[in-house]
Amino acid sequence: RRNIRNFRFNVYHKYYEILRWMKSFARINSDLVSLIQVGTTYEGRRIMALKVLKNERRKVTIWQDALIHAREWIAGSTLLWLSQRLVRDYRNHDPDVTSLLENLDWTVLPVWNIDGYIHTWKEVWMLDRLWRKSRSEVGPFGCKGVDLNRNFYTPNRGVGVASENTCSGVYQGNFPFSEPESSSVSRYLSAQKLGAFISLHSYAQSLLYPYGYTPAHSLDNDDLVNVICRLWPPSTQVHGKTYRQGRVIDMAYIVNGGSVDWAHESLCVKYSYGVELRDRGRFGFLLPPRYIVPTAEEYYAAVIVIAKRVAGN
Ligand code: ING
Ligand code: ZN
Repeated sequence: RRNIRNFRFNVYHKYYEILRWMKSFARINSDLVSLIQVGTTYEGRRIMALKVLKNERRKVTIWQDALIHAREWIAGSTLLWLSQRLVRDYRNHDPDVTSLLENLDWTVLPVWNIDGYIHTWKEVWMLDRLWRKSRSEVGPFGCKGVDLNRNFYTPNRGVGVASENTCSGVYQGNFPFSEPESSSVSRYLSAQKLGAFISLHSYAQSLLYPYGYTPAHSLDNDDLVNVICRLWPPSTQVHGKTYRQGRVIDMAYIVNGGSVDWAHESLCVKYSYGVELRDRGRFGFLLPPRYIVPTAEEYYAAVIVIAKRVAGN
């Protein structure tokens, strides 16, 4: 209980502190929250997610993940803050959140690429802090790691910003799902009933939807756009920050092997989004901790809109 009260959401935390908080949070809220294993990392760590659900009846799930890229610290902190806010709002009888927890399950994965995240805390060189990939042994030149957001199955492998060079920051791996982080969690996801798949990244301040691998429009394009148009006014109202919106391929670049495309196309999750949190580049990946809570607050407003659509209201 002391862990919970002393945990500060306005600073970044080492992985062991995050895990300790997730355990206490689940224990103290055991009527609502459980900690589940959804996969395994290359270095053998258990990938742990928080599951927030009101009763045992299995409902459609809102999936949110962060830190598939190790250096994007704001994304993980945002999901920790969101988890406690969701539970707090429910306990305070917030009418929206009450109905969203009655009609949906929520699964939150704050740190997907644990090995990489731990590496970014070594802080010996700035290079470590800006590490993006996993930490697997991949090549003959001592280069390590796969860009896990290039390691999912999408039909156009080999095209776009992804590399076959093991030393590249966007090395795609030997074949789709060659890495334990992507293969284990995708196996878990394949067995779920997903209503939305939301993957948090930084930075750029943009809301992204499929596809990244092809310029073709998704058949769900109109619905995807429609939801985004509804969520940006509430989100902008929170702190006045605007988020650009568009398809991954238009807003970023051609991305092959990304989780958002895979969830949309292979798992048929209609509402599959990528979110690039703050900022627009002033601090970039080194976003100062004083921005964590404001960023999380505006993201929370957005995800509530997506969840309401999934719940059908
Ligand atoms: N950008 C993404 C990347 O993987 C992206 C672009 C974001 C793709 C969300 C799909 C979903 O290159 C960052 N910042 O990693
Ligand atoms: Zn990223």
